[in-house]
Amino acid sequence: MQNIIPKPHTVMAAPGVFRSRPLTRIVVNSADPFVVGIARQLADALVPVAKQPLPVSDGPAREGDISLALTAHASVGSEGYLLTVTPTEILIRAFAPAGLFYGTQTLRQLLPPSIPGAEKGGWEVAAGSIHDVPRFAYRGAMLDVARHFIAPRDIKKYIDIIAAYKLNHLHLHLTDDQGWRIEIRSWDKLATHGGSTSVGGGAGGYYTQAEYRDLVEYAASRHVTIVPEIDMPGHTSAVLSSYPELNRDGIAPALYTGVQVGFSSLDADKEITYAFVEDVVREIAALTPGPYIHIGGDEAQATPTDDYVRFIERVQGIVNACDKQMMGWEEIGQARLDPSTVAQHWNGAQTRAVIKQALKLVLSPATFTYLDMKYDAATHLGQDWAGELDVKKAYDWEPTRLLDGIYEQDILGVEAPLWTETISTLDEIEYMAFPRLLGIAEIGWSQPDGQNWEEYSARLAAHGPRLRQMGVNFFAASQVDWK
Ligand code: IFG
Repeated sequence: MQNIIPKPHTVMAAPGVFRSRPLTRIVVNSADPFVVGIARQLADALVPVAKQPLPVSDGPAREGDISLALTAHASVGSEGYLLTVTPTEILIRAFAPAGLFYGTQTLRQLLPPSIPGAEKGGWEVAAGSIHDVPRFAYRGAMLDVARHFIAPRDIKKYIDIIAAYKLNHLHLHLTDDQGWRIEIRSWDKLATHGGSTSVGGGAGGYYTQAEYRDLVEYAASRHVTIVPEIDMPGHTSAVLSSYPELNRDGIAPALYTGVQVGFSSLDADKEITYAFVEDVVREIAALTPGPYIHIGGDEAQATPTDDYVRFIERVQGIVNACDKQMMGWEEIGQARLDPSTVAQHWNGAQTRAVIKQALKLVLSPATFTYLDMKYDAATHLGQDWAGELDVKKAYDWEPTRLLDGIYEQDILGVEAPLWTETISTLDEIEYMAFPRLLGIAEIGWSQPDGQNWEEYSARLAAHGPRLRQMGVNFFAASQVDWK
């Protein structure tokens, strides 16, 4: 029970071992399709160990079964769980389905990633008990699908991996200067024209609303909430190139395929701009069961400050009118914000303004969480404007010591963005994201007391085989003594 990532709240070893039986089943005491789905996912995940999908049954449990039960006290919260292993049973108890899901992710880590041999062999788990609850509610990863389009199947694999490490939000940066990646029926050229290329001028792509719904459902089945971002008023070249009437001079610029930022802006003075925003937000809200719509707001150097403030305040009203909470990069702190609005810290430019408004913060400090930063000078991908980010540095930071004036209760959680100016394949995404994202997942989930790089890197070393078994092209940094 010593190599789990994220580190559980309380682990107690006990004498003895649970040994699987030929008739070991997964017993689940609920007909809730979500809960049965969790049991089925566990059965699938254990095939490399059990050599067969364990049967899922509604019980009653007998000796040698794995049981999932929604019988824990509310004090474990919606994501906490209790996992006990004795020689006769494995029991995961939670108060809500997400807690059961996270208990099964931990159980997977109590078993080897696979057991060699094709025969249906036995497997065993050391006895003990785990009581686990997350520190922060928002534990996220972001994929920039705008600079380079990322296919739905690759997004789904990313979801599988981040969910295995208990991250629960995937922020999709759906639009930027170089690409608009989501079908909007009332403004169809956004995707068909605005999504037709990418950084470097290569092929583009976009998600139809059906494909996007499928992604949202897939994520939900792994207890990952999708946070869609429509970046505005800056980072909007793809929009302006799609509709002349949205441009101040009525002329649509050519599609942009470079990597500059801060030069484009919607026109805050035109009423059609707000009709556009209303239509887009309405269609995105209808595709978003989650509470947040991210409206970007970063690097709006081409928008005069008072235009920017007026724009952000008006867009906030549009988002709230769709019963969604607005999220935005910290520059939105210049505007008067609703208490439900969440600001995302990335470079510190406007954090003071955000703190003054006592908003909840998601922390994505570029120096510790931007996964497009090079590991070191030898990294052939990525950028280094926020400094190099090696595996240790991505782990060795503490959210409450990041910025003075920010305390535990101000922090909704953490998120690790991966910008794709220099990244265009799943292999490259995995190389930059893993293993650094595991350390950030631990910062989001685990208690900070006892945080220690030597102790963590020994646990991380044991995840090399696990990442390999998941087919993850991770960077085997020499800082870690990989197993
Ligand atoms: N900053 C920009 C991103 C991206 C990034 C690359 C934010 C909020 C630099 N904005 O980070 O669009 O270009 O590291």
